[in-house]
Amino acid sequence: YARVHGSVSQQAASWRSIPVVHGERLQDVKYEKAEGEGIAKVTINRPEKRNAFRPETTEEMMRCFSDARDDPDIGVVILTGEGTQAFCSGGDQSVRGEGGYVGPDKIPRLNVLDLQVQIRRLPKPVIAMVAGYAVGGGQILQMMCDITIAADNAVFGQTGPKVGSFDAGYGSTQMVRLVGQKKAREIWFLARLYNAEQALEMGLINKVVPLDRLEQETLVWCREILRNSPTALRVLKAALNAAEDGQAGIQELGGNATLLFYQTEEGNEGRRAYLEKRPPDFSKFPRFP
Ligand code: S0N
Repeated sequence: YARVHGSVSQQAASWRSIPVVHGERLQDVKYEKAEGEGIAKVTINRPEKRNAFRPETTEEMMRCFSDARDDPDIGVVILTGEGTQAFCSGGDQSVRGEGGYVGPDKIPRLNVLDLQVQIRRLPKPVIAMVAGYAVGGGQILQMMCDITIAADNAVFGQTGPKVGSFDAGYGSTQMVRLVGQKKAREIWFLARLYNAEQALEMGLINKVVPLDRLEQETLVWCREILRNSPTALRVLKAALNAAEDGQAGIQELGGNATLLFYQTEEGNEGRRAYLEKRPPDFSKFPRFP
C-alpha cells in the first residue's frame, strides 16, 4: 500500500491562527488551520482552569466547528486543550448556577449538549488529541469525537456523581457503546480515574503515544484520513451514527443519498423538466436489480 500511495508526512504542520470567527473575536478558544493541508484545530484555551468550559467557551467552539464544516478546504478537525495538563476538565464549576452554567447574559445553560450534537453530525472526521485530564464533560467531548489519540499522561474519567452532575444523554449512551455495560457502570458509579493504557484497553480511545509525539501522531492520522474519499468518509460517518441515532440518524444518512442524487443526470432531469415546463423523461434511466 505504501508503495502505491507513498508514506504519510511526519512533519509538523504550519498553523495559521484565525482569531475572529463569524465576525466575533475568540476569547476562550484558539482556532487554527494547517496551511494547504485540510486540517483545522480547535483548542480550548483555559489552562488555568484545566480547560473547563463555560457557556462562552462552548459557544465559541460551536462557531469554530461551524466554520470547519462549511470550509470546503477542511477535511478533518482536531479538538484539543491548551497545554499538557488537561484536554478538558468539564463544566466550569465556578460559573455553575442553580440551573446550569451561567454566562454574561446570566441565563443558565447546558449548551455543551448542542456542541456534542454538532461534533456527532459534522460530516468530516473529528479527532480528539488528549494530553492530561479528560474528565467530566471533557471526557464526554472526547467520546463524541470520531477518533482519540492520547498522550501517555492522559487521564480519563467521570466526576459527576462527586460534584452533583451527570450526563444521561450521549455521556451515558455513547459510553456504554464504547466500553460495554459493566465498565460504563463502573466509570459512572465509582467515578474513578483511568490512565491512557486502561482507556485504550477498554475501547475509549484509539492510540497512546509519548506526550512529545502527540501532535505528530495526530497529524499522521489526519493526513492518512485526508488521502481517502471525502464522500466515502461522510457517508460512513453518517452510517456509523445511523442506527444509534434513530430518526435523526436516518435523516443524516438520507441527506447524503439526496446530496449524491442531486449530482446525477436522473436527478437533474427532474429539475430541468420543471424549469423548462415540460414533462420529465425518466425513461432512459435504468431500474437496477
Ligand atoms: C481535573 C482535575 C482532576 C485536575 O487536578 P489538578 O491537576 O490537581 O488541578 P487542580 O488544582 O484541581 O485545578 C487547577 C485549577 O483549575 C481549576 N479547575 C479544574 N477543573 C475545574 C472545573 N471543572 N471547573 C472550575 N475550575 C476548575 C481548579 O479549581 C484550580 O483552580 P485554583 O487553583 O484557582 O483553585 C481537577 O481539577 C478536577 O477534579 N476538576 C474538577 C472536574 C469536575 O468535576 N468537572 C465537572 C464535572 N461535571 C461536568 O463536567 C458536567 C458538565 C455538563 O455541563 C453536562 C451537564 C449535563 C449533561 C451533559 C454535560 C456534559 O458534560 O456534557
